[in-house]
Amino acid sequence: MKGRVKKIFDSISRDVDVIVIANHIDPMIDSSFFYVTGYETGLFEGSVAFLYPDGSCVVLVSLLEETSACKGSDEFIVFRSRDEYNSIISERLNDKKRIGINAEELVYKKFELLQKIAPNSTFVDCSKAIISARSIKDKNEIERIRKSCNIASKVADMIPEMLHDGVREDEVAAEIEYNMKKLGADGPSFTTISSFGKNSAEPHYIGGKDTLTDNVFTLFDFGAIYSRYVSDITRTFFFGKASKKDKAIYETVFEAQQLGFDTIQAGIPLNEPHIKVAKFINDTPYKGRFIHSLGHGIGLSVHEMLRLSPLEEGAIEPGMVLTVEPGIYLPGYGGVRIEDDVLVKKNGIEILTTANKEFLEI
Ligand SMILES: [Mn+2]
Repeated sequence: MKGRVKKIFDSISRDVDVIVIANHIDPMIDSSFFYVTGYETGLFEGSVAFLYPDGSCVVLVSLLEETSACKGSDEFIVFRSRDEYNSIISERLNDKKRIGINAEELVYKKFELLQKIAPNSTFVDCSKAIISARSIKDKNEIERIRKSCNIASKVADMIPEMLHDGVREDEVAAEIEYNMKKLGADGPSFTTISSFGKNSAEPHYIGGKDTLTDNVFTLFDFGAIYSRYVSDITRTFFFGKASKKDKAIYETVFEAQQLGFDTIQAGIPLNEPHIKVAKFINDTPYKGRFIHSLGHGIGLSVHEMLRLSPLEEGAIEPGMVLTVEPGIYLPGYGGVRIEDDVLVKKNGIEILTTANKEFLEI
């Protein structure tokens, strides 16, 4: 896709003659392959995209992917054997002095092959330019993310009905994923986190076999994938009657997220929202219990390289889609996280996930 390839070349500081995006076998497929080609269907194992400074993209695909490649707008070549695959790559690279690669996602074995095919070329890591191009979403990407966020939001609002005495964490996870698919998702964007009670204090707990009992937090972190683009949402509910402390924890996280929303705007440093939110939480009795970064970019991947973390450099820009997900975790007790996806606009933000998040006792 011309505009996207151009965007990558625009932010490369040194001359590069071609950028090679080379997929291995699933799941070691470079997610940027789908950014540059825009392909909506197909797996594209072993496929290679050659990107040129004029914005053009030529794709090398196996016969298996020919039908899927036909639906795209880029020129493609079909290889029918390993030898053909190697010789087409060789033809494309033999006169190229400087070859760009995406070091973030290129499998080492593929890199060795490229080096063997083009022994006299210099390889240049272009991953920074790719990350920066991908971090600013175009209209088409925003529409797909929006759809994915709508599906996740609808399902988040259905969760309270799924909770009853004795239900297992993985049963609720299954209900969440089933309902997302029913509403048009291609699948879950990552393994659904469904956690009850003390398990909710483990930020990346994966739904287990625990059954629901009275008076605990229940936390659900999940997302839909729609036409390759993802959403990522977390909701925490209280099952039973909450204590004053439980309500206070929830309110603190809720206010922390509002502060995050109020802070995020185009032009400010990427690390500022996290620093403000962490300070806010650290001024409460839950000091030190916010143990991850405030958010991250989403798009073709759930964790795009862009972070809302204290260490991130650069500025927030219009077109970025970021999660805002403060949390408080008390080991052995429980945790609360509230996560939404926001689109940064020229003026302000748009919250793309719209599910209810008022404190709810079920
Ligand atoms: Mn997230």
